[in-house]
Amino acid sequence: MPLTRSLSMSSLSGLPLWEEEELPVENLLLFEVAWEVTNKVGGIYTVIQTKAKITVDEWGENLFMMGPYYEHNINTQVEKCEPSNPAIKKAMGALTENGCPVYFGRWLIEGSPYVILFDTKAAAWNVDRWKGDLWDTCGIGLPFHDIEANDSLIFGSMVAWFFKELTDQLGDSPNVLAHFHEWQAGAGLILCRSRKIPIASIFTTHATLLGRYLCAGNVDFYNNLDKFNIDQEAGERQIYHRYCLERAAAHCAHVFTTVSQITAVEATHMLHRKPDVVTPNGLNIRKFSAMHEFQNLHSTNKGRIQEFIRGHFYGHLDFNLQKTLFFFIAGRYEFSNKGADIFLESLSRLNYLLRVHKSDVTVVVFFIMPAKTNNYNIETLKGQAVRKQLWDTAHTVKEKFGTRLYEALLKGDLPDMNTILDRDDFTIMKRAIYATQIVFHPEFLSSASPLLPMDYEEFVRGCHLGVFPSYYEPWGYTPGECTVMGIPSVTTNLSGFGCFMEEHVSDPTAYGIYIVDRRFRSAEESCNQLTQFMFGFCQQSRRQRIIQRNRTERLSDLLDWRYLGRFYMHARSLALSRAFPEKFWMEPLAPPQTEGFRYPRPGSVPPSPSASVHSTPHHSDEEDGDEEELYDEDEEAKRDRQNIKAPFSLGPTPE
Ligand code: U2F
Ligand code: UDP
Ligand code: G6P
Repeated sequence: MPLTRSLSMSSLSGLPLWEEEELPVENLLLFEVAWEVTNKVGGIYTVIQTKAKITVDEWGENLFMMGPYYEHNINTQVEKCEPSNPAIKKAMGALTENGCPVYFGRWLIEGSPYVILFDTKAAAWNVDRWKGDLWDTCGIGLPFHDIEANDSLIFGSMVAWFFKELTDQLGDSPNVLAHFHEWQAGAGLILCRSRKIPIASIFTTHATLLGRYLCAGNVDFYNNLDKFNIDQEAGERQIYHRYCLERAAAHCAHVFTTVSQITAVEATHMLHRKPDVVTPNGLNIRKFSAMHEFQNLHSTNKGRIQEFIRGHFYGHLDFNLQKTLFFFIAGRYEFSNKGADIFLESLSRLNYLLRVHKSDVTVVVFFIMPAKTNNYNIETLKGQAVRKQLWDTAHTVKEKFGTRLYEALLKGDLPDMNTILDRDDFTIMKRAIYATQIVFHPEFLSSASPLLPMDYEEFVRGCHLGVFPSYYEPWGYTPGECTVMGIPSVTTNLSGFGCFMEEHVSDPTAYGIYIVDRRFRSAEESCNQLTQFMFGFCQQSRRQRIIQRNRTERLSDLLDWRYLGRFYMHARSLALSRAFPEKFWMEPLAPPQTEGFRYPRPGSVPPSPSASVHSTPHHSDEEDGDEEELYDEDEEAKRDRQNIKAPFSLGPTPE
């Protein structure tokens, strides 16, 4: 059955699409294998969970997700049921009867995909045997103290065993296609391939282990990609066995993919295989029926954050909440990888700029990062940002104090300590303490939190700007999530998301996507650029912010799985054509091209990108006339949607 792909100019809200000949899904079973299926650790959970809906739409009852069994996750996220497919039921039974329990159910997320969950704890009694098997198969030995690696081996051994049982029953109809994510699922893939189990396989890496470690170690990573002795680096960091699992999985797979172009280059060097397809991360976009609903949500959620701020600064709230902007950073607590270091430095510079320009704007910054909750962390974080500024202020006041003391002494008096500092001095000192307020929330947000009882989504909606100046970020969901909620954000040209936006949007700044150059500039220059972005943002009027949010939200379609899911489809067709060429072959094998497609600059923005932020109509009265402005923006949106059909290339057209 030939799989051909005809490229077409049909479009999704003006975005380029190509028509992939539909796979005969009724003769196929698709398995998506990841440690984060029903189990939230980081961004991979977001990938799997948000993509579920479009995958179920395509595959229906023939899609199964595989992950680890955790009782708590099952109780809160999964509805247990019996598999209706007899082959699946039998394969699960074979494991369970041998003391390795497997559970089945529907994951209660949009699309309700089937999940097969492997109880790695209960099966742990087998670990020594499975370690021996892995060693005999490919010479990778796992140390006993690496619990995560041991768990991934137990998981992988169970998955491979399951596929053996399944394919023994099925023969070659239906064919099995298995998509493994990240090194934690790698063992399953390596074992399947070494045992010649007849499946088509895909391996997606969402980061490379070495990339993450090397970047966290303050290495000039991107300029030295080809120079690292990768075996040695892995060994020195005591991750040699994990790196071997990752590298072996990448090489074993029929199709190897990663989440961005920049990580594709990284993987080529760190894993020595060039990814076949780049599969960017999308989101499941829910469109509101009311056009400006997301603006209203911003407003109501901002109100809740303001309430929190009133409580947090109770007793010393000396700034106007109407003139207060909320910035935040969120993600894993990887201080330099996530760019928290340059963010703090830039905040202190922003603070200085706001003061010298006598700005009446106050910026409150939230750090939403799960971290070990001890005061040392909080104090360090706070301290770094304000210390320098407090030091400067103390010096200024000390000078004044010294002069007045001297003047009093000259007159032969002792100074009156109650009046030696005047009101202005106290104001300077207060502002120094409060101008840039930092709130460190050392946990992910939850509506059950006593401190800030909001879900992450509600919190993001209530903020003004997300700041994610990452140094190492294969994709980076947080700025994408801001975008689809219509909240502007800062990203970098070292993040997959930032590069993707740079490629597909003319003048991203006008759309509220600020891309810091961390690739071709020094840390000092990047800091200055980030400071300027934030300062420029602070200078916008309310109306300009509203218009900018509208533009930001307009980019949602570009991040919708309905568009980006097609790269996954392509990877699946390619894997089938490689694993079972006599049954599935496709032409052309080149991945679908979307190069050349760009969102045009918004209609009301003049040609120079630097002018774009301030180009929106400015009104002196900030509080009035929002609605009128929103309508102007709708007109702009309509025009831009028409312009979007600007010429783009879809790559070679097959005959
Ligand atoms: C990438 O993010 P990941 O979701 O892969 O990042 P993590 O889940 O944090 O995984 C990295 C490793 O760190 C471990 C985790 C993995 O081994 O088990 N870990 C941990 O030990 N403790 C923690 O609290 C959290 C993680 C990538 F970086 C993003 O840019 C992408 O957006 C994302 C999705 O593609 O994948
Ligand atoms: N996130 C969350 N709660 C929070 C903060 C963040 O659920 O309080 C989520 C966020 O929505 C995103 C993920 O954590 O989906 C972080 O993903 P990202 O790709 O930015 O980074 P990763 O951690 O995968 O490197
Ligand atoms: C939304 C609401 C407006 C409100 C505005 C505040 O757009 O629909 O009514 O004035 O948010 O914007 P700001 O950027 O000042 O939080």
